[in-house]
Amino acid sequence: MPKLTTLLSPAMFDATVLDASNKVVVVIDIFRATSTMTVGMENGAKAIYPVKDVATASKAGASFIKAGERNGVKVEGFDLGNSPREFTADIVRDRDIVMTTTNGTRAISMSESAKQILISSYRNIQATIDYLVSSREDVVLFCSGWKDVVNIEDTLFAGELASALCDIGFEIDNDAAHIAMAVYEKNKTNIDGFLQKASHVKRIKKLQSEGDVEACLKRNTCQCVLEVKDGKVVQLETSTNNQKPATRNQQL
Ligand code: 3SL
Repeated sequence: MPKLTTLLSPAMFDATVLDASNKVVVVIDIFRATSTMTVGMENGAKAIYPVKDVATASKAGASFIKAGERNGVKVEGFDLGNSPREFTADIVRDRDIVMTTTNGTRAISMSESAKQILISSYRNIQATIDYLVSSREDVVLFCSGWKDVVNIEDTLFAGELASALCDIGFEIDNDAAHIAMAVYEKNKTNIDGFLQKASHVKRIKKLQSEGDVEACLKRNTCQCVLEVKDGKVVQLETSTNNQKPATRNQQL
């Protein structure tokens, strides 16, 4: 049976994932990077290029939309920040986007040696689960956290994925996976309520971007599996990835 490992923050990466080359790493940053990327792909972006630092993103050519934040605040001079509500079809359709965020794109770049990297959020949770179940590879659920610190939202989400995979026989490989599942099992009937305690929800409220929380918690608006291939987030070619891009006026 495939093995399932969970990293509650990037600080666990080196010690836990000794060799990612035979593993599928699922990067999770519910508030907001992986949710925002999912919205961008839902709304017809051609590809999203996640990069670790602002300097690299700044060098992207004029054809790119430049998106990103540091400490939640849009990078000066960039076209977009990291709000899912900014990635509308009118703006992102058929465009390449270069994106850098405090934690999410860092976790993606740390995963570069993986056999495969997936991007997941509540918006494509079921498509991600279905794909992991059918591919039967060892899986690492990689919570981006906040500056190496564990957070509620990524842990809760990892717990839900872990629980679904455990149900069909994946072998739990570390304590962190049990911890995430326990957090999920305890709170699964009140996910939105429990998430109100998250420090990042408070941070987002301070940024007066409260609507982002709701956008990030929408479920299964996207039936696509998203992978990072050749340095860019694209829709994985599977028989289930048949979602049509949003129409021009469709927003979230
Ligand atoms: O750290 C990240 O990747 C971001 O998602 C953080 S924020 O929500 O934009 O503050």
